[in-house]
Amino acid sequence: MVIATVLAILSLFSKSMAAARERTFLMIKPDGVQRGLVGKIIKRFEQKGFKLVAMKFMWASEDLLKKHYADLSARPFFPGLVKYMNSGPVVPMVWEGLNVVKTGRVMLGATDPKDSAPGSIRGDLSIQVGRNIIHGSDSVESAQKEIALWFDSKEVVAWKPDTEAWVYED
Ligand code: DAT
Ligand code: MG
Repeated sequence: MVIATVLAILSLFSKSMAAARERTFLMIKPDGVQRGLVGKIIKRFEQKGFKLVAMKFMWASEDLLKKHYADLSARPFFPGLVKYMNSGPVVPMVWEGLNVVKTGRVMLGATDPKDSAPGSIRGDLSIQVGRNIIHGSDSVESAQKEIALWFDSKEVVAWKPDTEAWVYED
């Protein structure tokens, strides 16, 4: 009985900790960098309680951007999208936390800033879809693909913030 209870508690613990290790790929786009919004955007995710596990500053190649947006290659805006994303440096990042993919998308706001809710990053800081300042993965599966595309596994750092016990119940 005691053992069963301990095992049940342990399994709950491992489930919640596994969920808290969900990762998403976020990237501040060239307009976000040019407009000096890098700190402001990162601050929102830090303050929420999500954990930064990888970040770099780079000028992405056309080839990498075409791979990143491969699903949209048939869309009429694709050439303009790649040109815009290649027009200056970007800040690719990996963030970790409970439901971070879905919550991250909510924090970004709708794709087109005219529909993004006030309070969201795009809703507060951008106006047009072609200058919507930040990318965020739309599913756990695409997050995994995007993280592997932009980061070497050694660049993603496993660490435990001292504040974790104050952000999560268990
Ligand atoms: P999201 O970035 O919200 O995941 P998406 O994956 O559909 O949106 O599109 C990727 C990017 O392509 C988006 O952030 C901005 C650009 N884009 C999407 N639809 C567009 C459109 N109709 N016209 C111009 N750019 C567009
Ligand atoms: Mg997308």
